[in-house]
Amino acid sequence: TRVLALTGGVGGAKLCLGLDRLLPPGTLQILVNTGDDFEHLGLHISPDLDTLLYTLAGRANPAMGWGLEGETWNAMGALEQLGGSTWFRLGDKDIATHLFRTARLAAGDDLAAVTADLARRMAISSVVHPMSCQAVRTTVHSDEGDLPFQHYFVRRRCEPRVHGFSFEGIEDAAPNPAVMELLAKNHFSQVVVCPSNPFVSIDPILKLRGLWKALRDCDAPVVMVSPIVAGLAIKGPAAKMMAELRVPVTALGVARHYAEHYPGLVDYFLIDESDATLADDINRLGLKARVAPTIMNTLEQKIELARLCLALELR
Ligand code: FO1
Ligand code: CA
Repeated sequence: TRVLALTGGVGGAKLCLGLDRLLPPGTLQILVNTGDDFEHLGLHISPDLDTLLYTLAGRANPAMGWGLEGETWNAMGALEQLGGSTWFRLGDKDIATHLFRTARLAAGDDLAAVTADLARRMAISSVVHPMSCQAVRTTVHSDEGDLPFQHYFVRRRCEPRVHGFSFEGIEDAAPNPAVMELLAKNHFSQVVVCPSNPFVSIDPILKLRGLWKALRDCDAPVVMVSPIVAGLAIKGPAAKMMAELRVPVTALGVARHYAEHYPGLVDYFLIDESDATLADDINRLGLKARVAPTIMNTLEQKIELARLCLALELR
């Protein structure tokens, strides 16, 4: 098995952890959204890459859903005393990651090389790829105007009503060349789209030039896990965004989004047991609906869902 997973933040990282622990070392490659990235306090922050790296390294902070476990906040406290900007909280240990990344980028290394080194230093055996080495920056169009993603998400706590998204730089950004080459060579036996936010985690990846068609046209089946379960997002603003975009807040609404924008891409659409009644409507969209327990609280549940994603083609 050679698996490519697409992921954004926390929900996606959970399934990636299951895949990482299930598969032999080196057989999982992960393509990660970088539309959430931004420059802050002079540092290059890549929240989704960091969430994934920390999760796979077993060092993620489970309570916060971002950052490192056992974190301290001395730098933020000192910065606050200086009257510096502290709305985006960088933990003392987390800052080391951003310093490392920022310095290496300034020295001329690209984001893929820096990410590979971070993964190696954290003893991660899966291959972690940024979706692009060029800047793609998600802008949220809202009733408070156009907001850079982290301003919408962290500073404004996802409160503004959204009416669309754009991804600055996406036309000029090259999709990760290593992944494009592997897709062209039909390297992967399976593609898994993790349960991440369709609009701000997966869309930016799929909208990179040539990427979604390369995924559609490779021989590997594409399995997607619904990020919406029983009308709710497990984590994050996906459900709120769907409601504001007037998309039905269901797994069917998610399936329709992908069927409309990326026809022929998704082969299997895995929904939770609680949404079993949506299966027929999803099948009518041309996606093969499959039903399973998709809630991932324990490591065992993450590994079990990973196993199921890889077994779908056999059933
Ligand atoms: N999320 C927050 O809600 N508040 C924060 O202060 C915050 C800081 C932060 C620092 C580094 C990092 O990599 C992520 C951080 N996040 C924070 C998480 C975050 O940016 C979002 O969860 C993602 O962008 C959404 O996927
Ligand atoms: Ca295909």
